[in-house]
Amino acid sequence: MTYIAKPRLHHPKLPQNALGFTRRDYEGAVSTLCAGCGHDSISAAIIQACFELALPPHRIAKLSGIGCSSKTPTYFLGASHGFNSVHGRMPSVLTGANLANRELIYLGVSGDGDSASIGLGQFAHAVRRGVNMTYIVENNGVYGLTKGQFSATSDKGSKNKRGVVNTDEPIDLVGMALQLGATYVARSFSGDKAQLVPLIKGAIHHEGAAFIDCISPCVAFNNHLGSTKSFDYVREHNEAVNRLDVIPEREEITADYAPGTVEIVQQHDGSYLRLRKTSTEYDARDRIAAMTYLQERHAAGEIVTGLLYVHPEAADMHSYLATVETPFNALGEKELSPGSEALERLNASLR
Ligand SMILES: Cc1ncc(C[n+]2csc(CCOP(=O)(O)OP(=O)(O)O)c2C)c(N)n1
Ligand code: SF4
Ligand SMILES: [Mg+2]
Repeated sequence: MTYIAKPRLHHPKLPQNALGFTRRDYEGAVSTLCAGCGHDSISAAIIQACFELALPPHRIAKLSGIGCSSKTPTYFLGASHGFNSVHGRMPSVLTGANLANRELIYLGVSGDGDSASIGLGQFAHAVRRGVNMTYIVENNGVYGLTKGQFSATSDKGSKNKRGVVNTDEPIDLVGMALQLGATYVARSFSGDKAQLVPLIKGAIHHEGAAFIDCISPCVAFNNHLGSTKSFDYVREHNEAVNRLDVIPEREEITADYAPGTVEIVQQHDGSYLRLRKTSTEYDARDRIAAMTYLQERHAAGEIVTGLLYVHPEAADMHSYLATVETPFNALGEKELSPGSEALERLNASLR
């Protein structure tokens, strides 16, 4: 069995959103991933974000490739459109779907193997074309589904479960997304739902190529000492440059803490987390400064999280290509097949 359906029963007093839906209406099948897998937390964050935004589930299209991460769309948004494509091919399928129907909300879910290895070219071209999408990479630094080989995002010098050291340079998908012209770029951590949910909401609201690299520890193959994608490592090296509130309409922004503060949090196990909540010097609208900052902090061993770059006046692929507004499935035969004279005119214009 590849999925288990959830019972539809729920508490009658569950909170409802503006559409009258509860959080349960955005769920999918019961997850079959390993207990504790970071990917399940990302699914929960997607469910929460879509619930809070009161999105009609039938207006969302979720697409993925192959991998544990790419299996996750089965576990959320059970009433939405879904397409589980071939390994590394999600971006081109999403691009095609988006060209055919720009009215849906596109959610691409992928893994570090899916997007940084076999699908690197696909990732690059979807981003540089400005496809209007929320593209989430559930980044665990391994091929989880095929039992824990190093992926292209594994840090040089990090160790696998058997103690073997990775000698290859990592691909930083955030750096690539910035360089390729993504207009909304974020990094987060599956263990930080308070940060991740607003980042997803902001990405969904963003009209253009929105990319979120979400570090998502693989508890089966990459959560040991020596890994730089383990829960402990990411918690210890996480530097959140900002926290995001998403305000769909004209609500007031509320902040948890003053900018520039450092908070020390003691966990149940007695350990401490250092949370530098907001860096006042960081300007998320400066693409070049963001690239420099990320490189510097990476060299210092820190993982920078938050909304790293946003272009407030972003445009998307449809505006570049001046495509027709109406989805293809709503066009009539006359528009779809305008006849030989129209073809002749088009050919003549190209001669
Ligand atoms: C064309 C092709 N090549 C190789 C594979 C084998 N394969 C399946 S999943 C996977 C890697 C998945 O890694 P990632 O995208 O990081 O997902 P994770 O399981 O870590 O979430 C590979 C190599 C495949 N399914 N198809
Ligand atoms: S193998 Fe790793 S990535 Fe796959 S479900 Fe298990 S913990 Fe998650
Ligand atoms: Mg992976």
